[in-house]
Amino acid sequence: MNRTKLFILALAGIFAVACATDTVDQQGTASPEAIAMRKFVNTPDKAVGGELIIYVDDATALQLEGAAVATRSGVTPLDAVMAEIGAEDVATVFNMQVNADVKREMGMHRWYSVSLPENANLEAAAKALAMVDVVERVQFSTRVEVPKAEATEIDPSEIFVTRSSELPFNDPMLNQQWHYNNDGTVDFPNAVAGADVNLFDAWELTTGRPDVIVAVVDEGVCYEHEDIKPNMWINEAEANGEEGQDDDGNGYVDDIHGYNFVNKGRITWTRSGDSGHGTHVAGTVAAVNNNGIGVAGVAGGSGNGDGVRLISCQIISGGTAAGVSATAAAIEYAADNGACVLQNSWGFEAGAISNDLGFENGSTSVEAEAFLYFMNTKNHPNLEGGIVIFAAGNDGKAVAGYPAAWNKLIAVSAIAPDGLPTYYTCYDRGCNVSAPGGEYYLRGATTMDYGCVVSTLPNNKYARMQGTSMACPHVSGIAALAISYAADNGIVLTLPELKDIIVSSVTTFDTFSGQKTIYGGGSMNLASYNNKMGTGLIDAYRVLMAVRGTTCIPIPLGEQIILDISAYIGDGGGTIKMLESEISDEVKEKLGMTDCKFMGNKLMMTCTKPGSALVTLKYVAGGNTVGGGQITGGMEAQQEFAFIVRPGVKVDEGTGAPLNPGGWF
Ligand SMILES: [Ca+2]
Ligand SMILES: [Ca+2]
Ligand SMILES: [Ca+2]
Repeated sequence: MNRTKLFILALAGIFAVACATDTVDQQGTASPEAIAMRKFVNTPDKAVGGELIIYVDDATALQLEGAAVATRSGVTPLDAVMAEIGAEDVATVFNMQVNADVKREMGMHRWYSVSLPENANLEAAAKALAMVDVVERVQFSTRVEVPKAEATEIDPSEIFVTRSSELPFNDPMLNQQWHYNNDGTVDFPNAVAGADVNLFDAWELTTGRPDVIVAVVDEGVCYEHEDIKPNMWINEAEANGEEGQDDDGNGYVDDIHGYNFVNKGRITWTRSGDSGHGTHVAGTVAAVNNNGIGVAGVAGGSGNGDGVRLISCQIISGGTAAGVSATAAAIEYAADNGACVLQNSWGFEAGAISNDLGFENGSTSVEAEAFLYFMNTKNHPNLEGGIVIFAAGNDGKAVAGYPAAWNKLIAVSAIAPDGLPTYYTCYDRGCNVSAPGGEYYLRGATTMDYGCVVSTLPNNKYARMQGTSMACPHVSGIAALAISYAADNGIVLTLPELKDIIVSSVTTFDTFSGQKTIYGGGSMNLASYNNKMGTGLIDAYRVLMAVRGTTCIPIPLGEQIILDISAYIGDGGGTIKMLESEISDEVKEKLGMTDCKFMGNKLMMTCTKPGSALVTLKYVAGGNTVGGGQITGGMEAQQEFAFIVRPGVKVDEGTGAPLNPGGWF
C-alpha cells in the first residue's frame, strides 16, 4: 500500500472519530483534529510536490501582504507552523497587481501558495497548517492531466477531394473539415450529411470580430504558425517593450501573446513531450479563414483581419502539466487580459475533487475561485461576464471529468462523422452539449484518420486529432461567434442567456439503438447514449438565430412534411392561419426543395439538402379571414423563421436496421 492510500485511510479514521464525537457530544464540539480535517479541499492524490495552497482569514491575509519576510505573518501559531514545515516562500496565488479591488471583494487575496522543500511530506505539512485557526482551508496542488494526444500529420501535397459541395472559403484543407459542414461525401465510412456544427450557414452572418478574445488554456499555442499568427492577441506594450521587463505592469514579463504558467516565461511548443494539442485546439477556434493556406477556424474571420483573437494560457509544457495554483493563475490571467471565452480541453486526473459539492462555495477550491472570477469579469461590451467551455473527457464514462462537470461550466461531448457518439466520449451526467470530436476508423492504413478533426499543428503543420478536446473548441468558437453577432446587432447578452442559447441551439439526438463497431475492435451499445449526449449536437446557425431572436423550425431531410406555423407562434393557438408567402428560388435551391406549395393554411414541402435558410411567413392573426371586403377580418402579420434541415433516420448499411430510430428530432 502506498503512502497516499495510507493517508486517505488515516483521514477516514480521523473523520469517523470526529463524526462519532459529534454524535455523542451534545454541545456539538468536535476534536481539533476533526475540525482541521474539514478544512481539506481535496486529497493529496496527483499533487505537485513542494507546494500547498492555503486560504487564510482576512486579517492574516493583510498581515502576510505587509510581511517583511514572506513566511512570517506575525500571527504566532501560523509562523510557528511555517517554521516547523520548512516553508520557503509564501505568495498570493492570484495577481493582486491587477484589478485588486474586485479580487479583494471576492476574497481572492486570501489564497496563498506555500512553497516547501521538494521532498517535504505534504500530508504532514497540510495537517499542521490545517490545525492553525487562521487557516480556513488547505488544498493540495492537484496536477492537470497531460492529454494523451495523438496527431496524424497531413501531407499538404496530398490532394483530397472529399466533398462534392461548394466551399465558402479558399483554405485548401477546408474540404476535409467535415466537422464544420458535412455533406455526407466526406471520405469516411457512414459519413452522415449534417453531422457537423452547421457552420457554413452561420458564416454568412458572422465569422468573428477582433474585439472578441478567446483564451486557450492548454499547451502553448504556436503563435508563429502561418495560419494562426494574424489571429493571435498581441500585448502591444510587451511587443514594443524591452525583453526581460514587464512593460505593461500586469505582473508577467514578456507576455506578448500569453504566458507560460508551467515554466514561468515565454510560451513554448517544441519541447520534448509536447504534442501540439494546444495549437490544434487554437486552430479550431480561430485558424485564419480565406487566406489560401491551411485550414479554417470556427471564428477565424473572412480573410480580412477580422477573426477573433487568441491568448495562449499555457498550463502544459513538454509533457509536464501545471498544478492547480498555476492553472488558477492562468485562468485569472485570461480574465485580466481581455478574454471573454475560456477554452479548456483539460482536466484533473482521478482523485481530485469529483463532485459538485467541492465547488458549491466559491471559496472552497482555488480553481473554483478562478472560474468564478473569469465568469464575473466583463471583457466585451456585448457579454455580461465570461463564458467557460470544457471538454467532457475521453474516458468513455457516463459522467464528465472534472472540472468539466461543474454545473456552472459547459461540458462538451464528442460525436463522429457518422452522427453517432464517439467510442471514447464521456456522456450523461455533467455533459451539456455535443460537438464533433472525430474518430479514428479501421479502414486501411491510409484513410483511417479521415474521421478526425483537421486543424493546425506547430511549425506550419496540420494534423488530424480526435477527442472531446477537439469537440470543445468548436463550442468555444461558436460562443465567440455568438458574441460577435450580438455585437454586430447591438445586443447585450447576459452570461446565463449565452449559456442557455448554447445548450438549447442543438439538433436533438433522439433514440439510438443497435451496435456501432469501433476502431481497434469491439462495439458500442448505442442505446446507452440515448438522450445522454447533453442536449444534442450544437448548431452554430441556430445559436446565431437565438441571438437574433428568430424561431428555428427543424425539418427532417428528404421527408415530405406539412408545416403549420401556428405551432411556433404563441402557444400554438387556433386563431393563426398561414397565408401564401413567397419563398425565394435561392432558398428553394439551397435546401433542395423538390416540392413546395401552400395548401389551405399549411405549407407542404420536401427538403433534399441539409442546411438552413431564413424565410418570412405571412399569417392572419385573429379572425377567420383577411381582406375580401370584410371590415372585421383578421390582421395580416408576418414573422421570420429559420428552416433547419437535418437528417432523419440513419440506417446501418450492413443490416439495414435504424441506428437512431427516432431520427435526430
Ligand atoms: Ca507584462
Ligand atoms: Ca517585456
Ligand atoms: Ca487558413
